[in-house]
Amino acid sequence: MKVFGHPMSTCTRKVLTALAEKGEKPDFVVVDIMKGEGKTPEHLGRQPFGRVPAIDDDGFQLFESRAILRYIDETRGGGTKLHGEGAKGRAVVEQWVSVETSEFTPQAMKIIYEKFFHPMMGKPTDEAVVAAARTALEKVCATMETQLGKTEYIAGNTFTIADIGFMPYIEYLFAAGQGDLFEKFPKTLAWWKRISERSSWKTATGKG
Ligand SMILES: N[C@@H](CCC(=O)N[C@@H](CS)C(=O)NCC(=O)O)C(=O)O
Repeated sequence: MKVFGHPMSTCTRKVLTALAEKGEKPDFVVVDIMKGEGKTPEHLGRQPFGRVPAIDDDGFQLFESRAILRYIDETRGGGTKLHGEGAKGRAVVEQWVSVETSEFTPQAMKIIYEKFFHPMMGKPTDEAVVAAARTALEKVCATMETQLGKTEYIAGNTFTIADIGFMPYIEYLFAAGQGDLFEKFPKTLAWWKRISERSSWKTATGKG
């Protein structure tokens, strides 16, 4: 499978984690989004919004990281099954993928932009944006904490695409000096420590 992505990109890292869980080494093609390579006609042909990642699996092209995760899980038989069992198990995974997509990530990205990317680009940090996003994120973490008091992983007792979805954003929150957010949520913190020790994550983030 060809993966068109960037090693620092959150969404690319999800795809690389899923492939590593399946024991598959991708043919990785760097699209340097920092240098505008996402907006070339060639890449726009693969990803019409000019973003990464996109894949090409023997001629089958797909973009949107969460769709790619499902595709990898269904088409790669080896390694970890990254879904829940039965209608209920799968629905719970989808529920947490939605929580990640619509509740967690938008708030996390506000903080990451203000505290990680803006300082890197020499732009000022808007502390009011950070404070509001932290308050919103704490509410999401409280819900995750309740869940992680009942199950080992976010959508049950096995590692799934729902766990993978949260990982790159939590990594960047720590890199942005915001890891203290999780101090009030010991089960969530323990879950993060557990999943970030997986060799698939280390492979995806270049630490493996
Ligand atoms: N919904 C898309 C989001 C992809 C996305 O935002 N990718 C970022 C990198 S993590 C990107 O390509 N940014 C460059 C740009 O938007 O120009 C997905 O899940 O694949």
